[in-house]
Amino acid sequence: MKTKLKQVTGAVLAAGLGLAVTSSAFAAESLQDVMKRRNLSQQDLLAAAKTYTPSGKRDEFIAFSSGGQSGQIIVYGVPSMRILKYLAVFTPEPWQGYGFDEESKAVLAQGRIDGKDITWGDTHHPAISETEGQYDGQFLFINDKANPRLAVVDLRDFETKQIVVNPIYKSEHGGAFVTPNADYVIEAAQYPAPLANQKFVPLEEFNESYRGGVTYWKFDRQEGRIKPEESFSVELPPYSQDLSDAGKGPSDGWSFTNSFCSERYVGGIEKGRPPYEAGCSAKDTDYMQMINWKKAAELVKAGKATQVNGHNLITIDTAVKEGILFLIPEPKSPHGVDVTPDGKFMIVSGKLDTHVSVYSFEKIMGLIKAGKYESKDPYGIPVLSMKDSLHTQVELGLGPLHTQYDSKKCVAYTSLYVDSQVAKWDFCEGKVLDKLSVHYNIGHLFSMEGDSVNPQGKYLIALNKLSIDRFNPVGPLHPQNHQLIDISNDKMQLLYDMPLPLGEPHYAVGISADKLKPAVRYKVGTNSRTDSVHEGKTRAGQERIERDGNQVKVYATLIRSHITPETIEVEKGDEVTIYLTNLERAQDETHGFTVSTFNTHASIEPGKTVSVKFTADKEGVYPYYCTEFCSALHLEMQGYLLVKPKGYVAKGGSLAASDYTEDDYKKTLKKVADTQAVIDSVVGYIVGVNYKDFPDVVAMMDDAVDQLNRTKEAKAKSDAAAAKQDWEQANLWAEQVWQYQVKAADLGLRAKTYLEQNGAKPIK
Ligand code: CUK
Ligand code: CUA
Repeated sequence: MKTKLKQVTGAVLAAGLGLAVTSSAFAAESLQDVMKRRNLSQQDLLAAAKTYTPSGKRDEFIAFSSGGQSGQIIVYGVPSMRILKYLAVFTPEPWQGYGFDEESKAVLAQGRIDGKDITWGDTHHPAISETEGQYDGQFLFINDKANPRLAVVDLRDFETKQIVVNPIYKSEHGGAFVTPNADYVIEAAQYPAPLANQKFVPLEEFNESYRGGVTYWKFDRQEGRIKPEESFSVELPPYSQDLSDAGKGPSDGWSFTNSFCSERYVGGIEKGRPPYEAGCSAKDTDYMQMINWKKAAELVKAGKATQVNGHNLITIDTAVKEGILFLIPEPKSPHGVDVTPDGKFMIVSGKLDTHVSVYSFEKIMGLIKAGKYESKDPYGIPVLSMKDSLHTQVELGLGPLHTQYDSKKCVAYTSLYVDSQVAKWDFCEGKVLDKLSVHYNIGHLFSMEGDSVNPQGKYLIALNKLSIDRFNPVGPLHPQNHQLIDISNDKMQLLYDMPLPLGEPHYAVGISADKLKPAVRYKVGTNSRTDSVHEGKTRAGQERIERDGNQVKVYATLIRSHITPETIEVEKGDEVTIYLTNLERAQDETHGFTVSTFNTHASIEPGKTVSVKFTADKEGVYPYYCTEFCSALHLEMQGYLLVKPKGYVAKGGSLAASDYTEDDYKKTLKKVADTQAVIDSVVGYIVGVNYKDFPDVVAMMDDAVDQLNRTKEAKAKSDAAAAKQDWEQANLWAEQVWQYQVKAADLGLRAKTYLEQNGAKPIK
């Protein structure tokens, strides 16, 4: 922000002052010098060259990482690993006003459970919306494992728009995974519990009355929202459901969900029973649960679902009768199930097995068509033969967890938690190709668009847990470690470690940056959380304060560098709503808003309207101000909320004056004339080139013209006061003229720089 002032004042003062040039007597360091000084190897330099992104350059891919216990999403660039944003999802986040303005509070309120606010989440698996199995960059979904919820983020503005609460689970894990056209977002349960809400059932009745399931949330792309009434679940036995994936290509229409603890063991270490971990891994196998979701959706339409907590549920009995649910044994305590890009195979990794198992969808369909079942589970669900369903099994190492895919055919990468390695292998041929040691306890890993039908290859990122020893110590709680790996060659190369200090990310997804086209401003008066016109939309000149009983509504606007109104007077006990509209059109001219001690904050990006609401329950004087350093006169972007005692009668008197003289007034006029010269020269440049071809510049020019138009009224007031020799008013209104000029000049200079950097051409 300081540079802006410098640009303007610098330009104003440039004439006649000349510039001092500093020279240096020091010799430049060579690359060899730096290598020696910092103890870097050739390999280090190579890695640096692959990840270093020069100032001003952008990343090829954008990663969206779960923020684990922070309840947020972390956005960073690849290969630079520069963090770009934290997206507030389940947790209040003041910078974005999330949970501090009324509109975002309404989003968080959608996530209330049993009437109570839940202001955190355990986010695990982000998923980008897909079109025909390819990332389309429009929406992002993420789950909350702790409190079974799912959120929708719109990638047009990177804001959370919706939170839905799973109506039948008490925890969930196998979400969010999208079907190939994002018709449904999959969310599987985790720890079994009775499906009916707030129903107590003793653990002794675990097998009979506890259940799990998979939920299919219907997504309406046009509205950008999930439709709970068109969503449904398929009931599953009390096996702990785990990760899921949607079929694609030949397997489109099906979904796959792992389970652990199909022993249905109930622990109780405090009662002398062996703990869950012993009882839940006793058997050699658990089950992969296969569901034909397309058929399930038809069954729901045909009225074959029952209602539980007002939600469509296809019972196990119905699912078995209709032939949409099957089980296949998988090596015990599996974790990830990842469908290959061609949709032909499902790759399952067992935490306690050194193999990955590659299941063949074709073989499975053959068994189902032939009605060849090995057995039935205790709930009557047909169990297919594991041996007959497998394409191959490959021994990779200890603790395989998750698998991602390369742009190269048949190439997969699997994380090995216990070995702390990444295995590169060929799932068609069933052979290991390469292994790379990573830092520590790798959980998920992700390659660019690596779970879509069209993986981009190039980079793989290992999400390591508990980054012991790796970074400068910051106390007993360590950051996590995301490691960037180059996968463009036969051998993997480790490039970079990035500490992530915001919860424990589980999964992340990386998308080609050019698929993301976020907006830089809103249409004036937009409620960004509902994508509609805000009731509090206020245009310049419409600012007002309305009172109805003790309800006070303030319709305010913000534009550099003032908030209108600048004084808000209310009485103790009034309910105050302040609607704030940012009238700027230039990008990045964000204002913030807070009122001292009322625990409220809003971030108001250009065009946005938000509201803050509070009860003025205490008398006093409370400054409000803009919280974003938006302009040279940002600190002056202020006002007072005056909370008066009930029935207060004003005593009269007038505001303090400064005794300006005619001399002051003349100095100000000179400043105004100098600045106008700068503006004229900048405008001369801009209109001399094809600026209309640059929408960002047009927006800046609109704002600049806005500012300049306001000088007329201020100048008229200044002139009128000068005619009456009221130098105080004459000078202050002339100062206001200069304020408008400075902002116009600032915008003009930004526009000029932009045009110069983006190859604007002179017009003939
Ligand atoms: S889970 Cu955390 S490492 Cu929730 Cu996908 Cu596997
Ligand atoms: Cu607006 Cu600071």
